[in-house]
Amino acid sequence: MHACREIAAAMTAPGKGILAADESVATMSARLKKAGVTPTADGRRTYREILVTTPKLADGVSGIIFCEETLGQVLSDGRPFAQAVRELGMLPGVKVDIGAKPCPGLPGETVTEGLDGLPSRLARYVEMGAAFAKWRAVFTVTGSTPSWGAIACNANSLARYAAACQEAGIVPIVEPEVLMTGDHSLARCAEVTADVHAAVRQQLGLLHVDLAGIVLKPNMVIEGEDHPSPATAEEVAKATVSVLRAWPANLAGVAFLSGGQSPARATTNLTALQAHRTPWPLTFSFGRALVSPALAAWRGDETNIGAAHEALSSHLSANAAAVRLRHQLQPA
Ligand code: 5MM
Repeated sequence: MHACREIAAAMTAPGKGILAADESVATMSARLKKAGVTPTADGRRTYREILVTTPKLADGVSGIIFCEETLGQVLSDGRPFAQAVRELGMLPGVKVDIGAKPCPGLPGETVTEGLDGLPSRLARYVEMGAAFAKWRAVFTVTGSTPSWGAIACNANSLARYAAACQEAGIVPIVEPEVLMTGDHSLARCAEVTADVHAAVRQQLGLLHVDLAGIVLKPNMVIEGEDHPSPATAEEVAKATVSVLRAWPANLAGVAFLSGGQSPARATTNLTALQAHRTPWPLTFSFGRALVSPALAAWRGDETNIGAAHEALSSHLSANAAAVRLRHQLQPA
């Protein structure tokens, strides 16, 4: 248990965030195809190698989340990804859920699956070098969803996953994501996010999950992507922190997902969040907001690798600068 606390503290270390490079095979293949890259296992491997070998990545990244496929792959120099990431000064992690599947009894809603056989998979991932894991539950906002049933099922699964991780000595990233899909207001996102977090907290408590040994990966509280008027960064930050305040002070840290925000907006919102005094660090665990510009720069062309590194570095520096701001605004 102590080990989990130390790893979680390292994952949320001052001035650093977590890189989410854990797209499933299907999602990654679709994104590669869109960028003009043939979506083979080696194409996905090459793309992840480009991300991992970005110069000075560890200056702003504490850990990298991979999917199971990448964890089992090697860099061109033959080193397994987990080993290379550790040697570069970061922690490797792995997404262990198998995705959001239709939830029986709740038409149109999903429950994230992957609990079957999880303890033995976790033992294998630890052997492969993983220091942390990730599980993502997703909630769609409509007039009638998420239902209490979907909230309860997903909260229970997140807690069972988190408890299994801590028993295996691996830190769980707990990711309840209220999606930006739809035209809902920021206030409605706040209400749903608060309900989801309350259920997750309750289930984590029932399964004796040590909050000092988890990293919470929530959405920012923000209006739906089809809402007519975007909230300001200050409005997003204020609403987000007011929902998060229900979490106890011993939570190791909060690392936000970007959720489909543009890279610039995600960074601006992350910056605004740092002005709020909180008992836990507020950092990033962005996927698309960090890696999309790198993929767009690379497009499968070896001569563009430098440009891809440049794209990731510049977005990473902006987000790392945002989280470093916390220490200037709130000296210890
Ligand atoms: C990188 O994307 C992850 C999931 O991919 P799949 O849907 O293919 O499984 C995702 O969990 C990601 O880690 C988070 O949603 C954060 O990514 P964004 O892009 O929202 O910051």
